[in-house]
Amino acid sequence: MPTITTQVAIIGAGPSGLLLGQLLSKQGISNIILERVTGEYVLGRIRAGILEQGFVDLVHEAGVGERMQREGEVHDGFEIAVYGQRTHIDLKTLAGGKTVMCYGQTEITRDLMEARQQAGLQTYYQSSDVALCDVKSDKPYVTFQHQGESYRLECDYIAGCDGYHGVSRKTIPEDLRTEHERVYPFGWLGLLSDTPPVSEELIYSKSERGFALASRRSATRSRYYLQVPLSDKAEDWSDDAFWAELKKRLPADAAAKLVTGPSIEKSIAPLRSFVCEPMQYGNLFLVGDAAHIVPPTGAKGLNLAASDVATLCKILARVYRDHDKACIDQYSQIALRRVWHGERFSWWLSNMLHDFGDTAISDMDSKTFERFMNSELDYYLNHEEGRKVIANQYVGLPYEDLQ
Ligand code: RFL
Ligand code: PHB
Repeated sequence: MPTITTQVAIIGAGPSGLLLGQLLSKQGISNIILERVTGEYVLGRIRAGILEQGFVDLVHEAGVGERMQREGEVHDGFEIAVYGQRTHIDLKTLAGGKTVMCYGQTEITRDLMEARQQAGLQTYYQSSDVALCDVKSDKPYVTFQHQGESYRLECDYIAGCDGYHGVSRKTIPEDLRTEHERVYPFGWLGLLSDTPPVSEELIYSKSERGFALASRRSATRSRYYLQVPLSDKAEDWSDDAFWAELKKRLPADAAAKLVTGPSIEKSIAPLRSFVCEPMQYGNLFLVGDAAHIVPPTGAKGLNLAASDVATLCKILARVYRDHDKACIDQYSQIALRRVWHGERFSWWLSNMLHDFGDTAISDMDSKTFERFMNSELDYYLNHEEGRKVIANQYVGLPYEDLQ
């Protein structure tokens, strides 16, 4: 069996794994990525669109920010519409000058993949049977199959960047991890189209027919979402049906500007809040969706992945530079504090903006829950301190330093 050696084995070539790999390499820390599918397949997943400043800064630090800087859109604000009434959340004013960047996950992933290839860093795409071994010991290793051959990858540390369905989290013995989960009784049907977006800023819209989001990728490419029952299938939604429903859920003046056209992509994502604690076990670190999932309502998923990456990079830099191995114990606590803030914000915004139908929430019926949520929205949207709370969390809480 061929044996390969590196300092950090990274499982998964999603944005977490690729960003981590790039940042580690900048610090002279060697790494190899194992990815289950092809690069094209990874790029085919249409996901996040909104990046916090912390994420943007990391991409620049990794030396991969040039196209993002040129093609990404800086958004100073966004809107929340409730039953047709629009409220502008002026991020720049409310969050001390901070803004967000609108640039697709597909694009950032492509930029990171290209930079990795140019730097000659190794990625084994289409790796199967990935197994993490001896992660509690000083000599962890990973075994995998690639193009019909079995490999052994020896390393100092393993970064589990393999998403919610990956193998890394399951490597932590069940009795040593706690998983917190809430599954929402609906999903988001997303549609991508080469049509001019309905608005320059995002509109999160609560309507009597359920939630809708108007997002974008550029002046000529739109991304829209509709809350749908979990029983719906994307293929049962024609483009015409999607546009008709979206029109009914957006505020009337925005709907009047809606330009429709053929979809490029349509898919349904279930909504889930999930956290695995701890995020470290021996020399294994969980990063991004491998450890936590948020409903997309607050645009936090990828951004939480980035703060995990930032924390892990600081730790590994200190391990290799200062030979301070003890600092790895700080990872879980630092990462989880920020993760829980993002989880709470995404859960709260999701509760306020979606229609829960007949699903009872905790100990009350859905109609009572809705009254509470509408009152909460009324308070937060109509008071500056409320809008400030939303704005500060939307742009992202600061990253925490190591002790
Ligand atoms: P990923 O992207 O899931 O990548 C994990 C990679 O690991 C590979 N893998 C394996 N590789 C080797 N061996 C195995 N056994 C493996 N098992 C899996 C997979 O093939 C994959 O390539 O996780 P990562 O890198 O942590 O990135 C997380 C983000 O993708 C995710 O948090 C965001 O997309 C969430 N999200 C959003 N986040 C934001 O910050 N802002 C947004 O605006 C936003 N919008 C969204 C979103 C997610 C959405 N969906 C579909 C869930 C909108 C949507 C609709
Ligand atoms: C997106 O553009 O895909 C997007 C934007 C904001 C969200 C979720 C998704 O909250």
